Amino acid sequence: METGDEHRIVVPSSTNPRFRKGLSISMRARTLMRKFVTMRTTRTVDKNRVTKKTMTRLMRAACTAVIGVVFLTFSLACEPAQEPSSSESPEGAMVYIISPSDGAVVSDSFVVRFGLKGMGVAPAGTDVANTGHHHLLVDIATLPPLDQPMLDQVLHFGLGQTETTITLGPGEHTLQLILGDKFHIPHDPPVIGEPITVTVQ
Ligand SMILES: [Cu+2]
Repeated sequence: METGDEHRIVVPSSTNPRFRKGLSISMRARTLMRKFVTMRTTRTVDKNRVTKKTMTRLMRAACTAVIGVVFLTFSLACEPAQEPSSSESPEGAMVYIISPSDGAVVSDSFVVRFGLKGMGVAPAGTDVANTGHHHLLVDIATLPPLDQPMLDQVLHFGLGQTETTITLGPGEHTLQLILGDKFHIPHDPPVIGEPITVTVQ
């Protein structure tokens, strides 16, 4: 898979318990600060005692505020990343192997050309509707999971390539294309080409 093209969106959630705890601590700190200000303006007796008390309360408020901020920051930083999901594909979109043709006899190293109709080719990570990049399945009978990023069981062409040269051993091989979106996930509905068979001489 291409590196550096994971897109994760961090969304703070008010249902996150750490976030709520941090918020509650911050609210408490605000209340303490308010009490402190009120006390300073109304208390006149025993100046020394008041100063000591106010200092203690101020320290408590400051500590609580710091803890609150730490909790808030931690909860936001640890919020689980939103799982990427499939991009939609338009009706009629199709991917296919232009060459070699089905049943062709080829040399051990040959060029495979990719065709795409109804959509555009874009590098992995490109957030543009109705685009994707090619993935080639070589001798893979079972399609990869269609609701998650394709891994290294397929060949990724994440730069937007539309052809490649592959080298295979003698005998019969199957080739099949599948389009993947910006996250390397097959589209919804998936755009999958018909498999072809070639014989390497
Ligand atoms: Cu890919």
